[in-house]
Amino acid sequence: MHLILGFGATGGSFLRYLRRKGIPFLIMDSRIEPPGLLEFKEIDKKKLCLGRFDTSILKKVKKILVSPGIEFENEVLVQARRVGIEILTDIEIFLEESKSTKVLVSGTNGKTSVVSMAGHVLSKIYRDKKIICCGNIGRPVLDVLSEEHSLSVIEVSSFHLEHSNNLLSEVAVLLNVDQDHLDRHHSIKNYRSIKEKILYGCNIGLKGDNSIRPNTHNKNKIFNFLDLLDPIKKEIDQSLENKWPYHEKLNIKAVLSIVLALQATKRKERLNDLVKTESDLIKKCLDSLHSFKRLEHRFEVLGVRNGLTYINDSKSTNISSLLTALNSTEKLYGKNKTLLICGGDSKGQDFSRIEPSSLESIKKVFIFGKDKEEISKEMNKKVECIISEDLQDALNKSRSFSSKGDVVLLSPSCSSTDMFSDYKDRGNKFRELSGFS
Ligand code: UMA
Repeated sequence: MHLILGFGATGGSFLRYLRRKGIPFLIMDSRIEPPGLLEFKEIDKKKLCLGRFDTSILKKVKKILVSPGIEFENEVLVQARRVGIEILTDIEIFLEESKSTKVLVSGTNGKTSVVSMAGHVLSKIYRDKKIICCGNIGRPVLDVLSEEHSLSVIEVSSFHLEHSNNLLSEVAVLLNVDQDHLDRHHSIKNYRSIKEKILYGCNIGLKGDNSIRPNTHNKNKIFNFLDLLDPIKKEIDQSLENKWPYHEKLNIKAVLSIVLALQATKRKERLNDLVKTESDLIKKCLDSLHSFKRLEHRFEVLGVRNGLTYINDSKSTNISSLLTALNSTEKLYGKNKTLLICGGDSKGQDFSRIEPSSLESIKKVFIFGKDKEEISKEMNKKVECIISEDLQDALNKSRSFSSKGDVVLLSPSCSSTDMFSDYKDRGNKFRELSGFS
């Protein structure tokens, strides 16, 4: 008997997978009405263990299929490890069973953008291939397993990686690692080593930052993609002009390196050598970006109203994504122009580590949400902060301190769930309240 642990989107995909294979199953979720169940109203009640985690069920279980939202120290998993029951993630099963070429992408920030951009670019340059984007981006990987496609670009989160051990891929990308999800992973050291697991079983690894030093035997197959593209940096920057925010240019470089790495694997050539000989391919990729529609809620410039530019960066749920957004506003609009709206659930992040030099674009900060007092206590030492009741209040206050040419930036650096259903809900409210809906 297989146990499906967690019954949200991934749990539902586990069930469809087991049914296709005719494997008997049990389902466990701490929620009484887990969201995955809505679709499977016909399930025999005897197969369900809801509202609690119950280790006694393990007597009947051969394998556990674990959802990413389940904590690593969950009592059922702890007991399963003790008695030697195999624990698998959907990502591991997909990598093992899918015949497609696999590209894994992770990182604290930018992973969804890179996956969707890579999907767009690859489908433009390989028109005859079916390319699929899946994983944390939204579609659970097992739901695309039975579809015929030749290339899978898979977004993998630290939650997936924490539970996974067997991660074989053609190309794996780790964009960056910075503080996030410390409420679950406890320390940055632990979080970093979880993220670095993505590079263990790859044929070619790409990293966006030299602090990424995985302790693995295939180190000589791991490249810093910025160094890799250095010989053609000028051509790339010229082609991108000033149309893209700074961090999106880094994402584009990650995508170009993915394309080159796939080419190197196919041709069995050295990746470094290819960079100089593939200028036509690079040009095609850069051209294909003209038709790429940037994702919502990620440094999304909504427009200008009464002389103020409004930017929705609601997807910023950690400090490093906030700093990335501030870097972009400084480059695009200059110093002392940004009215920053931030706050929410800080997930245990340490705001004291923000350097004053990273805050030079800011005129004032308006902080709302669950951890507003703590965030303000730290930020106020470096920049003027004003506590706000909610998003509407923060927006009203920001306007009252604004002058023509300023920028109102929502980049919360926190999770949204204390006041909104998710970051999209928060971003949509911001759009509506600033008059752009
Ligand atoms: N939960 C319980 N009890 C349970 C099981 C889950 O309370 O028994 C809670 C979890 O703590 C979590 C929530 O339910 O807060 C959802 O957990 P889940 O494992 O059921 O999640 P799924 O619905 O399967 O969605 C997951 C990803 N969500 C998480 O990892 C929390 C989705 O990423 C992903 O799109 C989907 O699988 C398909 O792969 C979302 C996400 O927020 C976008 N990811 C985090 C992030 O990007 O920061 C990691």
